[in-house]
Amino acid sequence: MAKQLNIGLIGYSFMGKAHSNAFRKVSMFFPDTGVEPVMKVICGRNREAVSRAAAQFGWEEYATNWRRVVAREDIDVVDICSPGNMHKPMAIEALKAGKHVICEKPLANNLTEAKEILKVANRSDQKTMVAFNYRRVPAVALARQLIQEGRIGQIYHWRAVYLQDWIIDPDFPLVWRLEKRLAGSGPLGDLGAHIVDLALHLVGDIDTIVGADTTFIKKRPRVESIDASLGAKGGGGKRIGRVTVEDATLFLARFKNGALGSFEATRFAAGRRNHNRFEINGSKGSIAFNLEKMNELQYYSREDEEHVQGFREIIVNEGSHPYMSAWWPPGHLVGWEHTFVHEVKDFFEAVVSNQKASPDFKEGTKVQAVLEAVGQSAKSKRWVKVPRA
Ligand code: SOE
Repeated sequence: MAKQLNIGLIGYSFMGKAHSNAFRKVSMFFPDTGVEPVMKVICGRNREAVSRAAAQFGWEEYATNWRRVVAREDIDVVDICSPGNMHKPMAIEALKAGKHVICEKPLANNLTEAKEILKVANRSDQKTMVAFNYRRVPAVALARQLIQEGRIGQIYHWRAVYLQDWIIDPDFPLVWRLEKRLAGSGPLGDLGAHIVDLALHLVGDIDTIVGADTTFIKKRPRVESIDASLGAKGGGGKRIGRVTVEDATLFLARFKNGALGSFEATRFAAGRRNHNRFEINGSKGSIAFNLEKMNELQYYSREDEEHVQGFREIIVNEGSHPYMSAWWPPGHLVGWEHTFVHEVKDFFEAVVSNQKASPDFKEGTKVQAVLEAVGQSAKSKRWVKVPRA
């Protein structure tokens, strides 16, 4: 008999919707996790908007006070999809109330906050997970499998970019993601965090970093007339405010295993809407992934006979590929939202088997330590050792 877990979700916009969809779908496609989620309550500050979201996404109830939700006896899992400045108080209260906690990325707005969260998590028996969903793209999971099978050999290079362009218009308003006190950082924490997590997952720990960042548009119209959400076009008023995060960041890394890495995260790459791409080169071969073609993985093996050597394009859609047996017959593709379903499935399995979920808050803090080093290096213009998480 599947165990019922009552879910309380905080946040109802972009990520709140993506996570809601995952809770709705998970049992239909992965009936054997051992968990039957009950979409108990969704929480947000705006009563009208959250009540609409509750009805649309399929939640039993809505609430406007997150502290009450987190304290509710009948809630087993708290899922945090709020802006970064609220992660720390919400995660800590949820852990103290004995809940399992899923938290959107990055875990916190800086390393100090992440460590404070981790300290409380370390005292809890409950499961934690940071929602780095790109690990759960089947092609990325296959990339990890190929590395673990030894097909890439010793890794020499990691090369990753995460490019978007949604704030390239100088009139785009000063949404929360452009304010340090709310978001912690710009594309470094929003996009860079994803590729740092993938690098740690696929290549290994990072030792030292050197980085540079910049803010191209320093002032923007304040948000006056619309909900400050991603994708908002227009909506800026006459009042002008200061952008307090970077617009673009670049960094190099030396991994502890000797690999050399490069990373780039920007919101100013015209034409690149959500271009998350990496390549790994090793002694035996290479792999390359591009989210815009997320069902494909490029693989090159130096062990192929010379006359057939070349990158092959694996359509990651066979039943033997990670996560794929649960979905459609081979060749019937999956999309971005499926990664969140996989995330929830893996989380439930961790709860039922009493194993650590991954990436847990410890791993989330390690990502945060790398982000911290990038920020320090961009300021000091020097190589910086990644602090201990
Ligand atoms: C906005 O830049 C954003 O939604 C990120 O916050 C997500 O993590 C990423 O998956 C897509 O872009």
